[in-house]
Amino acid sequence: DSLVYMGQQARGHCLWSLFDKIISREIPSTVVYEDDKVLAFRDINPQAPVHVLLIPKVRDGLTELGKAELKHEDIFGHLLYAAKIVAEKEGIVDGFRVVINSGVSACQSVYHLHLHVLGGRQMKWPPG
Ligand code: DGP
Repeated sequence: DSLVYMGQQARGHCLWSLFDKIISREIPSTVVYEDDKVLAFRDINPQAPVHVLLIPKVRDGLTELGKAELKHEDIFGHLLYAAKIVAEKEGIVDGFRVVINSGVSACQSVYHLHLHVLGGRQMKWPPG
């Protein structure tokens, strides 16, 4: 209901700055790739032997894919290509999955756009 929804929104807002703190190194993480536009680091709760999160360094209002604007299109191209670089570095380029959870019903928990790069095991389909 709407109260639950508001609670979830509020929780999302609390986590709004979490990945900013990872970018600023205020919160430590294991960085696997970085360039001027993106940062890739290991997920704290890995769902596969390789589970890396890839985020834009400048959030620019980009909390979730469902709220993307045309001005963000360049960063999406950059993020997707960086996902391939991460897969190469992690030795999973022959088989990996890229996931973006967008919104509450997709179980997005951190409202700073991020790609999940998953691999190192046989992935299943359909996802949960
Ligand atoms: P999502 O559910 O798509 O919003 O994914 C958020 C991911 O972020 C989730 O898989 C766990 C990860 N995560 C949350 N907090 C931290 C943290 O402090 N450090 C790291 N490395 N990952 C985190």
